[in-house]
Amino acid sequence: MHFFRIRLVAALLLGIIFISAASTYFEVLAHKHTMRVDLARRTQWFGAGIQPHIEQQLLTGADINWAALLHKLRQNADQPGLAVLDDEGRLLASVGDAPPADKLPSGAVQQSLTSGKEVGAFFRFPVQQASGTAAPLNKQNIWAWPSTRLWYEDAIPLHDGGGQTVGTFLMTVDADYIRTEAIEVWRRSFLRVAAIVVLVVVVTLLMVRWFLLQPVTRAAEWLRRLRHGEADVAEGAKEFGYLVPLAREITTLAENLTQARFAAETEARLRDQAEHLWTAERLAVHVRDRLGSAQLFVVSHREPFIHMRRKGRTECSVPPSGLVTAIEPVLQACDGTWIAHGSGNDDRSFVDEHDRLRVPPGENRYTLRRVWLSPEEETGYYEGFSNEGIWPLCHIAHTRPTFRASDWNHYQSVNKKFAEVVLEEINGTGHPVIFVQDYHFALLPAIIKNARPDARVAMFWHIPWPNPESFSICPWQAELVNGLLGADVIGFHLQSYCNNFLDTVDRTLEARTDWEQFSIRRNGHVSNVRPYPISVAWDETTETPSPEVDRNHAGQARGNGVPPLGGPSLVKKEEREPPASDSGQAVVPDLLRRELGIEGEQLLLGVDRMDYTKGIVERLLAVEMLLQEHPWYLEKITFVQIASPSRTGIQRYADLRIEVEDTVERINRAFQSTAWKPVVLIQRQCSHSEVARYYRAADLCLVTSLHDGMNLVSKEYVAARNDGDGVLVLSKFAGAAQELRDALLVNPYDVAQVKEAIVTGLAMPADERRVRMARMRHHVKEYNVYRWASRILADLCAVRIEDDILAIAMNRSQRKRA
Ligand code: ADQ
Repeated sequence: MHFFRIRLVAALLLGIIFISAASTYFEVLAHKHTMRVDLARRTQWFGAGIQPHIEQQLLTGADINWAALLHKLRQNADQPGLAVLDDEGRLLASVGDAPPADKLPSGAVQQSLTSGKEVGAFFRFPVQQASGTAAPLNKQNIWAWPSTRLWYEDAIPLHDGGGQTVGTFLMTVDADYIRTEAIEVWRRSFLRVAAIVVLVVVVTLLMVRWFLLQPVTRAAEWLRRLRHGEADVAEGAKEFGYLVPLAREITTLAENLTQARFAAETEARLRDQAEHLWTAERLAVHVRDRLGSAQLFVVSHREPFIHMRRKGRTECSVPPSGLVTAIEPVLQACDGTWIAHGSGNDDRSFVDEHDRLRVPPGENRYTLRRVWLSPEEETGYYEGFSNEGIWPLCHIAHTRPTFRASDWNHYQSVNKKFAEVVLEEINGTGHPVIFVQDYHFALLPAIIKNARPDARVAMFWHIPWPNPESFSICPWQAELVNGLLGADVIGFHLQSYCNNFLDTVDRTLEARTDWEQFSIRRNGHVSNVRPYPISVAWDETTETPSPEVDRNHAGQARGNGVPPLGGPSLVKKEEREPPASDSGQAVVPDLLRRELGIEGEQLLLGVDRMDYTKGIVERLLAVEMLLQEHPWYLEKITFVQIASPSRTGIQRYADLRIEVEDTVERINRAFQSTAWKPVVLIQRQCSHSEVARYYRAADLCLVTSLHDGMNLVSKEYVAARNDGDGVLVLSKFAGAAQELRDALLVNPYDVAQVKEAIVTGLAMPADERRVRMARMRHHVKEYNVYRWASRILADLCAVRIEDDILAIAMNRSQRKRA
């Protein structure tokens, strides 16, 4: 580094000196030229004034006393030396301090006599001879400085009355001040250059130190600590300062390194413990092995990357979704294709001519194929048929499904549009594996299978499947079921939904249902129906408690034993009566408190899309009842409800929003004090890390869905509680209730029961909380989303595409096309 600095300074010095010397040289040349021209002009002008007087004297023909005349014409000592020479260049007379007029080296007199014109010239003359009689100078002594001086002579021919040249009038001026001025310019320039050199060197050294050496040293130190596993990857970017592009690359490299190291450690630990925890890496290897040479295609309504333009800037974001977490590692591992609706307002700017782009941005691990929908299609297929029809049809939440023929037409045409895109993408690939997501694409499996019987198709239905009576409300139930039966594997969260589906098939279509194998045979094709309870990612890196969650476990020792699995707390009502602060529960971390203006000591949390199936109003009523019946909770608790706006174009959702806002306002008006508000409603989409902060800070998480296929919030809450604390109140009508038996299970319609569960949860002894949470965490860790994806894809890859069925189906589709 020292050598680098010396070289840098030397290069700067040489560069500046060279440029300055060159520019000064030309500046001096220009300056000298100007002064010479100026001097010549002044001398000529002076001579022009005198010449007529001299020629006047010549015309008189009398003997002229040249010395007296010249003395008279030269009025002061500052004027040029004057001399008169005859027509052969012999000196007749001279005045003034100047070199002898007949010994000058420039030859101006001779030239003027020959040409009959005025001639001016600069010349150098030895100082000691200036007023003497020395010989003319030769080339060497001209440059012998300072023994020579610079002079300017101007010779004007003198004419008699007949116009004959009879002599020369010579003016000699001391021009040495031009040289002195030039030297002065060089001196000034040297000082300026010296000042600039010092300044530039100092500034350069400081800049090198601040902007290069410091970030590089810090980054090197960070890399060293990272190598030793002491640093965090996220810290890295700020260590690089302005070297942002480099930081991005190195941070990605570091992330990959950390992930690879962590994966290797996890694998080693798992091998050591003979456990079978599913990780993203294991899922990737697992699926790649099973796929062999086949390619994987995923179809969903939501896309994994969305380009949104706001305030003149485009941002690419990942919508918070469990699906992206689960499917991404698989797609990345086998370079698959994800086909989804391009819903971002700047999505079109980032695709190629085939509407494809490589993602994740910068990593380019798999292909995203965007499908465009018109506003009419979105309204009819998405809002109308999917969310006003199928969604309320499948959820028992007492909102009437609406089925419109126009919506159904859009639903069919959009399913066909997606099917065409899928067929285009799988064209030329043998035995493609296609994983279709959710109720938006019920018709897709059959369309694909008819066109490509060699394709393996799985459909996962993310919401409940109701009983056959409920489902029969749908005027197009047969078409929907028929469409689904094109899939080789049909997945639901729970066994009960599988049962309902088989029942529905039995009553709707001509098909052979096998209740032993849980399969359906129709037109020679077999669909296997299986439960695959979805889950969340398990992040081993969050196993250690986060420092942000600075919790007060003072009352931990108050616990009185471990309760049995599930059901309400063992703690009796009398023991629960003291205010919540005695329970040893956490105090809301300061940061969140300041951010939200929370004054309560304990935090209750709800996180949902603003959806009528989530029981948000019911849980607000339970909080209201709690405050009415147990006033000691006033100013002690705060309920934060995070509700992301959802399906806002649908009237029922707009009504729900108003109902929630009104209820929150009513509760706050009734109970709030100057420094405390019982309910904080946050109506926006939060980032994953923001939601995780709330999860870690919440003493109690309320999931009170009226009906829910699974509910990921409950599992996210459990996964986020790396401190092992926290209480989950969970609706027994959420699929998650089948697995999280250590939650406080409630009927969300029974407001008093929900209120009681809150009281129980807030007063629950620390030991009990921790035992319950440990069990739930063990379950979520074991049955995580990677396991979910691996099971479905493994089952799908195991499907036998029998050759004879294949041949028949292919013949059929060829006949149809012909
Ligand atoms: P959803 O009905 O969307 O999913 P849920 O399973 O709870 O319900 O998932 C919601 C997701 O959105 C969670 O990951 C949650 O963190 C996130 N979320 C909610 N509000 C948010 C906010 N304000 N900001 C940021 N993120 C927020 C459907 C079914 C479920 C099923 C899933 C997965 O209805 O039953 O569990 O699919 O199959």
